[in-house]
Amino acid sequence: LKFTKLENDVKDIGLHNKINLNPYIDGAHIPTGNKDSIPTHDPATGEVLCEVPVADAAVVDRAVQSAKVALTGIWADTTPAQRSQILYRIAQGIRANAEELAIVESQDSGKPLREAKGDIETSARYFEYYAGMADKLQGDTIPLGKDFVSFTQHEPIGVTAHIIPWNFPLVTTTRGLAPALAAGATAVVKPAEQTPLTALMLGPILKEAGLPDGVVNIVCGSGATTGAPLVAHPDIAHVTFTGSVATGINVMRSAAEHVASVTMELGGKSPVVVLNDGDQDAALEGVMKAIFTNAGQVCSAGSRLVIEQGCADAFIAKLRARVREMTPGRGLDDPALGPIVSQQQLQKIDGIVSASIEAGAELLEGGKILKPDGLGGWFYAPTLLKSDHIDTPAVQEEIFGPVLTIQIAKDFDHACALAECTSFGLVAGIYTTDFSKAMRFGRVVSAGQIYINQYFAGGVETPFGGTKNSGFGREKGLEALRAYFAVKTITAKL
Ligand code: TXE
Repeated sequence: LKFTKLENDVKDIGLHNKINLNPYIDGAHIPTGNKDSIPTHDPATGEVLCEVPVADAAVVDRAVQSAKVALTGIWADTTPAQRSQILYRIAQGIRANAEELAIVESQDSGKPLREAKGDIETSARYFEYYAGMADKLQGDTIPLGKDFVSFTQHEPIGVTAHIIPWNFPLVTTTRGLAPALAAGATAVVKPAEQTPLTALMLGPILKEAGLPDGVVNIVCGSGATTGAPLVAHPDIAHVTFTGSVATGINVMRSAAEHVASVTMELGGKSPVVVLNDGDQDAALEGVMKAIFTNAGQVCSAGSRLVIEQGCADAFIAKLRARVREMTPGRGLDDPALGPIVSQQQLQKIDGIVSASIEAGAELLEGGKILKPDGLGGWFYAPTLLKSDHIDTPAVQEEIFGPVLTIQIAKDFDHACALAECTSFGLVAGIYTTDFSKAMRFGRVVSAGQIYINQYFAGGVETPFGGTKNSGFGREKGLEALRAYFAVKTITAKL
């Protein structure tokens, strides 16, 4: 796929579509009025795909104002049933453009094409799922005795800001937008500077689906130029953030200044526990998928294998063989392992792996930067580290790369203790045929998600979020809607 320059920051992506790279505000792509831009790269080759104009604080303000007008205007004038119809049409629009979206997502983020296709389908599913909820957000009547009438109603929270990471660009965008719109809120989206293209492609799809102008606005730029003024804007009522712990803390501080609520989906260091009695073949597939999906650049990646010692040797031998078979390649060629999103992220991965080896971790496979033939981009070898110490960087720090840290557990109780040994609490997985152990694991390990006998179990329907440093608030499922409405109680003395 070749990106060719047309005029006014519009790129021809060589299929049926063109991408207008300007911010999408009030139903149209508008020039930013400044000369600043940020390049987005093909991570497989390192080449610049295009330069995306930066929305500065003035442009961000325009986007927020547009969402504010739509909130109490045209979006408030639509009935919940009409909103439901619009959300269904957005789902259809995403599916109708699935091929282009998947190709652009794969090229912009580096992820294998099959995964990008899955992401686009998930994005459509979000709109479909929440379309069904738009007309079901009803309140309660509260009994206060014969002299009172009291009831609650769900009102849209207001203008919402969505700060998007680069690992699941369209999925994270739609995961927040669909429930926000179902609840009657309006939105300003700030895609990650590394991967803004599919979010920009969403603008015209929303328009064609009949979403009124101003309900969703999309502004691109870095955290400093665009994300920070958006979060700090006094008219933002809620911030949905997915990203690093450090940035999340900054975002919370800024939102607190004007008492905006926040949903924080931060990182993870999630364990996959494999017990002696577990189905070893299923566990092997599960562990491979848990760590090598999107080259490990997944918040819920199973980045620690906690394995009971009785099955450890045989399992690790099979795992090593599987890892050696993996070939890296360009996302569009659908390789076993795609590239890392940026040079900076590649260096971060290599730095934590080196620090872990220095701290005593044993390198079993990989552990180096790769340069596949003909590709000048950013690749990291699929890596297995074994660590007997819980304070090793590779046990404690989110690497966000294709690096699995192996910890051996003496028995079930030790496995539970190792599962809990980090400051994160996003996911904990377990492979066992012992129902009681599975259930006890689910009880004692603190994590937002427990996956039993299938890693990444669940879908758009299952609530998702963190405990501890992995954040708070829930995305997906019915729970996600709570962030986007406020409960108003109306009570009358008769
Ligand atoms: O994240 P940031 P980065 C983790 C992962 C990765 C690390 C760093 O470990 O290696 O974070 O990645 C925007 N106000 N995750 O630097 O900074 C930024 O522009 C408002 C885990 O990319 O958190 C981008 O859109 N916004 C994760 C988004 O925040 C700001 C997914 C995320 O960037 C901002 C990604 C500011 N002050 C990385 N500063 C997950 N939980 O899935 C930055 N941003």
